[in-house]
Amino acid sequence: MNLNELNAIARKMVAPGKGILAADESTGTIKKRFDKIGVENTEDNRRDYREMMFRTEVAMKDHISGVILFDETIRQKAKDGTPLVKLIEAAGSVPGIKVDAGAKPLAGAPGEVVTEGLDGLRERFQDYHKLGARFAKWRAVIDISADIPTYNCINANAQALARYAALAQENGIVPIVEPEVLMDGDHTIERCEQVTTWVLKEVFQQLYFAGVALEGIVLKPNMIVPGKKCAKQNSVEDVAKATVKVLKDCVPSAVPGIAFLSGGQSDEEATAHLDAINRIGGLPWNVTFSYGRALQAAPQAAWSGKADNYAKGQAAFAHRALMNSQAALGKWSKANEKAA
Ligand code: 5MM
Repeated sequence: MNLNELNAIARKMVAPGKGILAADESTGTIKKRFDKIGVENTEDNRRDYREMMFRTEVAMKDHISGVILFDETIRQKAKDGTPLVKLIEAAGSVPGIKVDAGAKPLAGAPGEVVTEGLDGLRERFQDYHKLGARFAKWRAVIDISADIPTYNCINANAQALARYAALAQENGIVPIVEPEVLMDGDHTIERCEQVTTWVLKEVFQQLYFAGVALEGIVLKPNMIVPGKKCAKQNSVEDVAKATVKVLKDCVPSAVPGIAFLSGGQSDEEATAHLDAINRIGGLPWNVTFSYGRALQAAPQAAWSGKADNYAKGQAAFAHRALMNSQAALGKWSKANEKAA
């Protein structure tokens, strides 16, 4: 492992004012997104849609530091035969790859899941490195209800994240470590804070045991928010304060950067929260976005699978990338949304 190289890639991924586009939807997940806009889930449509984003020059050059790809996409060519990876590299952005095989039911733990995908991962990393990937992503999923999560679930997921991260670094690839505490339930912001703290403490413990160098990772956590069905929805300031408190409590300053997932927040909520977190300031890490839905919902709706809407789709993507870039610097305001 060359730690200087890993650290340089990680710092590039979280460079000030830039963030990551999570375009790693598996075939089943992109189908759900396409169903909403009436687009058939074919290989060509998936290619056309992603090519549209990767060719949005201003967004890719100025605001998107890296793109997380799915296995199909990292091997795919644009309509003119250029590998999609080359489009990303040409924009100065770093290609990355999702390597987990998804969350599967955890035996003996009703309602809980564990992320799989460790078998053969060393060889897959070697292959992905040849294809141009310089970072990877593995997502663990932790759900909250009255009786869960259990320590068994948190520990199993943290161990898998640590084994994945160690293998990534061994192969010259920066691991994005993504322990996602879901915002699906009716739990309060306090419960999210408690569970996320528990999860992050366990994750950093397991990363330590696995010998993972923190200077060569990027953390992708959830923000501290109440469940979507919770009667009390907190203010942007409450979310920012709680999130900063948990991160300061759990994330060592050796980590170069934190890139949040959006987790089902609306586009503007995800931007407003990131902005408020960065406005608090004085953080030891660069704090930015690694959004899937919050970057892509608008371009998907604007494009709707029609070649005539290509420019509209690109404009919508460029707009969200710019808004989140401002938020990553703590310089966004609602007025900027309207002005655009
Ligand atoms: C882009 O969606 C990724 C998941 O795809 P699969 O569920 O099909 O594997 C997901 O991991 C994503 O990268 C993160 O959850 C962040 O996305 P959001 O939409 O939460 O910002």
